[in-house]
Amino acid sequence: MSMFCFQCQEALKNAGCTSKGVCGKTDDTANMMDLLMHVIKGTTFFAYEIRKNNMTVDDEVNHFVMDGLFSTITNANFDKEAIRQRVYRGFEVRDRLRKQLEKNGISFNDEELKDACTWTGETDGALDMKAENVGVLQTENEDVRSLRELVTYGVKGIAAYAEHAYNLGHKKDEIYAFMERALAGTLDDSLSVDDLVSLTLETGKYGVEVMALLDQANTSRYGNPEMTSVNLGVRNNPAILISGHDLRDMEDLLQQTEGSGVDVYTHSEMLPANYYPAFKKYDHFVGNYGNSWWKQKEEFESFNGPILFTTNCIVPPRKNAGYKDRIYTTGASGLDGATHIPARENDGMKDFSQIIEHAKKCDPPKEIETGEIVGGFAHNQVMQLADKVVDAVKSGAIRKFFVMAGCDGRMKSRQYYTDFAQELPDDTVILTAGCAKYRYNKLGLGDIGGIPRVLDAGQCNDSYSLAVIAMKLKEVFELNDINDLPIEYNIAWYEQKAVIVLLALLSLGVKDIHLGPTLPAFLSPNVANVLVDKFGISGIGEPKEDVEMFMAK
Ligand code: SF4
Ligand code: SF3
Repeated sequence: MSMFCFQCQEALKNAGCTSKGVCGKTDDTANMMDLLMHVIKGTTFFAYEIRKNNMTVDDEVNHFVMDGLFSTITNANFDKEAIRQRVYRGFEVRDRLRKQLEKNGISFNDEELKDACTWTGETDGALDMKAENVGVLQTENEDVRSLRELVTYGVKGIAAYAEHAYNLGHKKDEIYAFMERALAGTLDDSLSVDDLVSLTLETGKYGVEVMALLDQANTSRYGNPEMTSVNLGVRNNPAILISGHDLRDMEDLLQQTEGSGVDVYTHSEMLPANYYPAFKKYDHFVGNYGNSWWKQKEEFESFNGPILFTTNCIVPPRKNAGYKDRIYTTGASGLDGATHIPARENDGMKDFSQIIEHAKKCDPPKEIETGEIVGGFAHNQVMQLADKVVDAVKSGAIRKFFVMAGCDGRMKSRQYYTDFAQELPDDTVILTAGCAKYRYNKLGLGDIGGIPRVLDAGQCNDSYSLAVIAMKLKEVFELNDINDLPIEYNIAWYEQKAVIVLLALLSLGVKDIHLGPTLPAFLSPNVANVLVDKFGISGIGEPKEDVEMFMAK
């Protein structure tokens, strides 16, 4: 075993990747990420101590923690050296916090501190050696390990969303304080299994908070998403494809490409950018190109122009891929060999001129599909249709809603979600968010009295919108329990943002969620039982039988 990682749904044999990631992560990059997590946890230990002593943790620390966590999310960063630089920076940030405490008379004995709080390496070689000897398996008890990782992955999801909000100038210290306390908690041997279960549930509560913060950040700057037909075809200009989740990068790119003769298309999780009024106004913003993240190897070849990754999901290109030199990364994302666009300074714009010049030399994209898809059903838009929706439910025209938010993935077993959507009776509506939608958003499932049968709220973080819609419907129908609504939950997960979406739904009291295509490898049998007993979580079966089971409820 040269590495160990089990943080995503595609963990090898649903147990863990041990020599190379199914995602394409090499063992030495995976180990360097373990070392980064180690140093981040040490940093959060001191940050938490600072807060306990009523002192302030500064922005640099919060941002280091956020960005570092984000860079370890599945498919965000494949650049080992970029991760290594974060480790070196972590030593500085962590040790500065310790000094801050010592200056205020709070000192620690090295022997009493965890290795994560003290270990420092001065050379790349020392870091490489250490990286092989830290990580998940250091926690021997499998239930404690499972809960620590569940909290850690939830916090990674929080960090990703907090970073997007941060980039839009929306900061919330309570969220940073929680991330630090929670991660410090994963180093604390005195926490019992029950304590860790409580910490897991609290993680979900902050998941709701951070998604609300990001919703506020996005909608206050770009307007409320509105019902939109998104073009899937192409025009005859050179173009840039933008992928990932960061809307601030989208804004900067649209502004800088305006009048340049270069078009902009969204890819994968950036599709929902098409729904925002502030972006729709640009004539050179053409629409969406391609499908879910895992199809990029084929689709990037035919796109012909440069591709900008603002976040996950990157699939490392094959050695001889023709589009390799057209990939750019920015923010927490990274890829060995790709050009990385540096961070913005003093809240100014990022400089995308290099990508724009590159695009001008490229052929226009090759058309791979035509037509349109409809989306933009975030909470504000759905509430504007509320009367229609409520009438349709009361008249029986809509019998049930199915929340099918989450992630997509490359495994064949995900055909389940396409089949499930097709098996659903005509009087049902799918509520979706995240890239899970690509399994059924082009099926042409029709509408019910003008309400499309697939309502796409947006990116995975817009699962928050689905929760807001559920809570509003609960009010309208004067119900006491969110679980009494005619809404079923059949969620697809892949990476750690889906973990926080799941924990957020649990914290809102949603029960009986079905999770697939497999339950997480990091859930030990005992921890899985807690989730089953407390929340009625279960897996998936066959599409037809599952539809029958849900409809009979
Ligand atoms: Fe394996 Fe997923 Fe970890 Fe990649 S992120 S190494 S696929 S468990
Ligand atoms: Fe997808 Fe990677 Fe999770 Fe934001 S783009 S949902 S998997």
